[in-house]
Amino acid sequence: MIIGELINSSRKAIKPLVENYDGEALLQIARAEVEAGADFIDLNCGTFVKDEPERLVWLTKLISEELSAPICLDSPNPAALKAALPLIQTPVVINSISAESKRYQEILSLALEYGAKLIALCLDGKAVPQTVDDRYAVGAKLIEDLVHAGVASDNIYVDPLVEPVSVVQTGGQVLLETVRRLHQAYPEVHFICGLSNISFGLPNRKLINRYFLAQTIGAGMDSFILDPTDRALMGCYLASRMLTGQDKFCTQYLKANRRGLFND
Ligand code: THG
Repeated sequence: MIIGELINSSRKAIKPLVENYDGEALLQIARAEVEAGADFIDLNCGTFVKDEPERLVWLTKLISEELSAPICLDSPNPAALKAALPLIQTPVVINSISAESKRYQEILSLALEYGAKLIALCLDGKAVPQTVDDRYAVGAKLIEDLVHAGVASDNIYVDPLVEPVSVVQTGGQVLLETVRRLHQAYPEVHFICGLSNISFGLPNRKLINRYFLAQTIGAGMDSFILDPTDRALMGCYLASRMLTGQDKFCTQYLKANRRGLFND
């Protein structure tokens, strides 16, 4: 599953568009993400501290009414999620829940009520667990708790959390090893990450993102939050899935090729 990351108010180009309710410009970006092959459109208004729920509701209405594209609500705020979810008629992703939060129960209830796909962050406190063992333990507990609560395995997307290698040099390695182990123990759930965090603070980020994507797919990652308009990145995604035996008869690769999603 590919979630298009572009509509995020932390991006310099997006913040003023949400601020000024510039629907046309935002629709154009969302449309480009869908045409580039995104399965869901991430909507994140996290920088609007005071009125995030209202902003997210406005964005959700805009994208679901004008585009009917599947939406990924990127907010840890139950009030924002609660207000936006009833507006969506298409499949929906809730991004995200974590083990730490007092909001766990509220977000879990919303996911069950709406049959939403749910991204579960490997987080049980303020800081990201730094060892593979600790991160694995948080992920495993989340999976077991969510399944026990009645969330379908196919709706669970575990996010082991990508840290920039410029900050934590072993960040890529810890992520790969955690996914490998969780995927082996829980092959029925999905694994997702916000890919571009890996390259934060480094030059030529696109190159780093592409190589990292290929490695994570080898480890068991099957879903990504990324920039789908990066054609080489989409090519990398489709080729990596095919090369690791996850594309029966190479159907997805060939279909994307015919749609011209990544050919030069
Ligand atoms: N996991 C989950 N959700 C997430 C993330 C994650 N949501 C947000 C984020 N991480 C993924 N989305 C983005 C969106 C845009 C950018 C990065 C990640 C981006 N950043 C550039 C930068 O940081 O320098 C450009 C900023 C700009 O254009 O101003 O483009 O990990 N579950």
